[in-house]
Amino acid sequence: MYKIKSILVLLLCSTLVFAGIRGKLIGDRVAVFYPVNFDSIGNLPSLAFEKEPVPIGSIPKDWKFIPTFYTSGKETVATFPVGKGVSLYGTGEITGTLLRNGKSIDLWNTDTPGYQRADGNRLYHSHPWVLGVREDGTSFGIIADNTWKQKLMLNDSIRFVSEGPAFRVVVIERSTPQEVVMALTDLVGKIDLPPLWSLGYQQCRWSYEPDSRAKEIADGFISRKIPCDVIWFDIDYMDKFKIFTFDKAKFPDPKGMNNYLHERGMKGVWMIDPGVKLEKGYPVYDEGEKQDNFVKNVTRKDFVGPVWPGDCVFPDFTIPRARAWWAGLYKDFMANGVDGVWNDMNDPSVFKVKTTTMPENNIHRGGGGLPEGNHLRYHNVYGMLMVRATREGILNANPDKRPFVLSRSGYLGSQRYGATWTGDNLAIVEHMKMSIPMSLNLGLSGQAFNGPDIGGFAQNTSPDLFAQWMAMGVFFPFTRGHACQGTNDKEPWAFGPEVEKTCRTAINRRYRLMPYIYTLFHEAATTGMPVMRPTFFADITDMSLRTVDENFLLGDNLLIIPKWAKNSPIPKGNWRVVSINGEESKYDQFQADVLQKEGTIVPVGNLIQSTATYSTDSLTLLVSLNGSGKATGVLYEDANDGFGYKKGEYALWSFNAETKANVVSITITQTAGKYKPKNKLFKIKVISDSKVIESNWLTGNSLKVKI
Ligand code: NBV
Repeated sequence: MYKIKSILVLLLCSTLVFAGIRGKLIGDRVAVFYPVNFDSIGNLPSLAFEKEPVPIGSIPKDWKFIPTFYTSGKETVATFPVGKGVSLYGTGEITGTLLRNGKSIDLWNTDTPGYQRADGNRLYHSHPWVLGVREDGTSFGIIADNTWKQKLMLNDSIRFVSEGPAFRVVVIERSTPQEVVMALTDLVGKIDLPPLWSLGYQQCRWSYEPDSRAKEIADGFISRKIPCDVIWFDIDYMDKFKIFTFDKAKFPDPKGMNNYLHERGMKGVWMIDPGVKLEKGYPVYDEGEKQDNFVKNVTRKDFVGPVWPGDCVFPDFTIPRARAWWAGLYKDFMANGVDGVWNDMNDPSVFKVKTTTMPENNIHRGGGGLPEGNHLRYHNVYGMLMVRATREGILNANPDKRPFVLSRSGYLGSQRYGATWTGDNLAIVEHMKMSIPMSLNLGLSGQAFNGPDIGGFAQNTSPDLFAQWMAMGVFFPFTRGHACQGTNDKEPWAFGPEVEKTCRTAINRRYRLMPYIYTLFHEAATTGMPVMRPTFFADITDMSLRTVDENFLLGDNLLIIPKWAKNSPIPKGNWRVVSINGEESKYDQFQADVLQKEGTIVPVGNLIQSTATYSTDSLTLLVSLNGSGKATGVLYEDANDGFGYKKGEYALWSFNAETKANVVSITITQTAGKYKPKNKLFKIKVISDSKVIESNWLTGNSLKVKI
C-alpha cells in the first residue's frame, strides 16, 4: 500500500500541478497543459497535430508561461497574460494589420464575400494559434487544441473562449519567432514540396467558358510573351454545377482542353465543390447515398441544403469510408488530364440561411478513432478534411506526380494537404494593401503556400489598381489573378498597353527569381519557415519593424517594397535595390522595389514562357557583398515534379563569395543530394552601392570576377 502511495506521489510531482492544471513537456521547450476537467472524448484525437505528441518529461520548475483555465456557463476558457511590449501575430486569415494585438477573432470558417461579415474578423480559416514576440525577440506560441467554434481575444490577455468542452493548450518557447514558427510546423505539419508549375503565374476567372475562351486566354499569354503556367476552370465547366461532370456543350472534350494547355507548356486546374446535387440517377449522389456518406441532420436524415446545383447533400469527411469514396471519385476526373484541383465553398457554405452554413446540431459520424460529433465541433475542419481526401484521391490517380490542391477553407495544420487563397476580396486599394498582412499571418500560422486574388475578385478593377497589385502580387507565394462573374476583364492585357507592359515585367521578374523561390519552397517544406516573411524577421529586436506590413521579405534575402508603400520602415543594414530583369524600378511608377540584403547571393534564372522550360543550367548570381566583401547563398534543384527528391534525387548548392585585392571569388559546392546536373554556366553580377559589375558566362566551381 505504502509503495502504491509513493508511486502516486511521484507521478503527481512529475506532472507538475498548477492549481489543478496538469502539464507535461512534449519537446524541447514545448509544453502541453490540461485543465482539470479536460474532456478527451470531446477533443481528441487532435486534428491540428500531425500525430499525438508524446510526453518526454515534466515541466521545468522555472517555466513561467502557464495558462489559466476556467469554465463560464457553456464556455470553456484558456487565458494567458500578455507582458508589456509583446507583439502578437499568427491567428490565421483575418483582415486588419499584421500586428494582432487588440483583435477579437471569431474562429468559425465563413463564406465571407468582400470580407464583410463580422467586420472581417471571421474569414474562411480558423487558426487557434498565437505567436508572441517579446521586446528582446524571445518568442512564444500558443495552440488551443480544439476544433470547436471559439473566439480568440487579444487584449491584456490572450483568451481562447470555446463553445466546446474543456480543451488543452500547447505552449512553445523559443529564442526567436522564426524558431517558434518552425516548432509549430514540427507539431502541425509543413507544406509538401509543390510541383514547380504551381509556383508560376496562374490565370483564373469565374469563368472562362466555353473551352474556346480558355484556349484564347492561354494563347493570349503566349502571343504576348507573358509567362503563365496555369489556366483555371471555375464552376461553369460543370453540367448544371454537378461536381465531377462536364457541360457537354461548353466543355465537350476536357481531355482535349487539358492537352491543348499541355502542348503549350501549361496546366489546367479544375474546381470541385463539396455540395453533391440531390438527384437520383446522378452517379455521385447515388453512390454516396448507397454508402451512407452524407452529413446527417439532428433527426439522422441526410442534411439537405442549397448551393450552386440547387438542393445538395454534403459528404461527411469525418467518416473514413466517405473520404475513401471521395478520393476515388478523382480517378476518372484526373484521367481527363486535370493537373490540379480547386476545392471551393468548403467552409462549408450553404445558401439561403442566415448562418451561411449547416446547422450546428448536424451530425458528423466520425470513425477510425474520431468520435461522432456535432457540426459545432467539426465545422472548422470540414474544409481541411475535404482537402485531405482530395489530395489522397489525386495522388492515387497520379502516384508519380506531386498533388496540387487549392482550398478556400482550412484549419491549423491544413497546409499538410493543400495550398490556400484568401477568398473573395474586393478590387479596392485597401484589400490590395491588406493582402500583405493576411498572407504574412497565414505564413506565421503554418500555411506557407498562400496568396490573394490578384487584381481583386469582386467589383471592377481599375487599370492603376491592377498594375499596382500585379507588381507586388508576383512576389507572393501563390500568384493567381482571378475575377468575379460580371466584372471587367482582368487579364494582364485587358487594361491597355501600359498595364500590359507592367504585368509582363512583373511576371518576368517572378519567373527569373524562380530558382530562389523554389529554394524557399524547399525550405518551407523542410523547416516550416514561411516563403513570405514579415520584415521584422530581419531584425527581431528592432521594435520599429514590429508593425511593418507595407513591405515584406521574400525569404531572408529580398525585401519587397510596393510602389504605393511610401516611407515604410526598412531594416538596418545595407539593402541594395536590384534589377531582376533589366527593369529600373526606381523610375517605374508600378514595379515594386526589390532590395537585396548585403552579404547574400540570389540565384536568378532565364526568361521563360512557363516552368515547362525551366532550367538551372545557366544562372545569374546576384552577389551583394557585405562590408567584409563576403556573401553567401543557396540553391535547391530537382526534377520539378515527382517524388525522386524524397530518395535523394536533388541537389542543394551553396555559393560563397570572398573578396581579395579587388577580385571576388565565388566557390560553388554541392552540399546535399545525389542529383548530378550537368555543368552550369554562371553569370556573376556583383552589386555594390555605386555600380553593378557583370561577368561573362563562366563555368566551374570556383569563379572569379574583377571589381
Ligand atoms: O465558383 C465561383 C466562386 C469563385 O470564383 C470564387 O473564387 C470563390 O471564392 N465561388 C467563390 C463561389 C461564388 C462566390 C460568390
